Amino acid sequence: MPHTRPTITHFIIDEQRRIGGTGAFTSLLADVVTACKMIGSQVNRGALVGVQGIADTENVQGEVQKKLDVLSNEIMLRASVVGGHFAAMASEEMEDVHPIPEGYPRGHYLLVFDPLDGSSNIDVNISVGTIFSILRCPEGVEHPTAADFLQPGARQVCAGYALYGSSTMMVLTTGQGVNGFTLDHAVGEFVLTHPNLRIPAATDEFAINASREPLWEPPVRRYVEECTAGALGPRAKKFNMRWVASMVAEVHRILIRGGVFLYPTDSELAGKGGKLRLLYEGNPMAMIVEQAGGMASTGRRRIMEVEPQGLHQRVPVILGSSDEVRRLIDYHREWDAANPAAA
Ligand code: P6P
Repeated sequence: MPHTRPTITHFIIDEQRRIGGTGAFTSLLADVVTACKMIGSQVNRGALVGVQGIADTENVQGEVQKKLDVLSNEIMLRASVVGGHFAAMASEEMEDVHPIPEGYPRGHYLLVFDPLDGSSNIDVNISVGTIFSILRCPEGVEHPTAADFLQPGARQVCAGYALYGSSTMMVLTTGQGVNGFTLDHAVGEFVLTHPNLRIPAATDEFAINASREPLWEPPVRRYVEECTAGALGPRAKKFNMRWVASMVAEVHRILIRGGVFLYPTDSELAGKGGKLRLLYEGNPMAMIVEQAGGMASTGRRRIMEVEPQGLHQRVPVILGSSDEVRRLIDYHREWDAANPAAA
């Protein structure tokens, strides 16, 4: 009975009523949802509208920006300014905080986002997504600076992503579990299709960029070797491997059928803190995964407890099915204890 499914807006209104919110949160999320619909439309039309390929700019990470990276960032900024619910925004595509322009009302929330995660996959038509995290603006701060965004992930009030894949979906948590919504193009609305998503504790599927094997720390190498040893190895079961190079797609697969995703630190990344960014990849995905019963760790500590030192700080990420993340944490602890100088 598709017409009985609540739209994402009605779902958020019900959530708002349940937690006794003021309605500002509902309106703020509606702005983010609209931006994701617009980004999805551009992504889905791709080459037809000439938005594939690279822009002639680099982002703060020194990465060549895709035209859709820049366009998606602009869409999110524009959709989030008018509503007057944010005090400032930050994104992977901008070096510093984006203030609310003069003449627009400022709200009590901070939005930090990756407008198009996995954008290296755009031109080859592999799923990409938008990741967002919402924080409270510190009391009394009129003009937030980067320092006001440097809050541990445990303080997020909302986290979510849009996945532009075989269907366009949004997955959302406000701390009351995780729910998935599918865009009904005929209606132009996201409708609830995956209520109360839960990640199975056990899995036989892991995701890691295996080309980095020579760089891995021993606990990661031990874990992967035991998985690939299969039924005759110490795990006594066969494992499968996936690597999409699009974190949103990997996390979504894990939410639907379990699994563990690893982008750990290694001998090349150690100096940078990792590959993935804490504020707009690690933290929002960690909140979603934990709210769905999974775990999200750097290998040595809970991602959502890391105290951010910078807007674009990187972090090692190991997340997904709790049995596997716990095992990886144990392997890191054992190795650190045996090699105190290296840890
Ligand atoms: P690699 C995309 O660029 C991203 O930030 C994540 O979405 C993805 O999991 C990872 O990097 C892919 O990294 O080294 O495989 O290109």
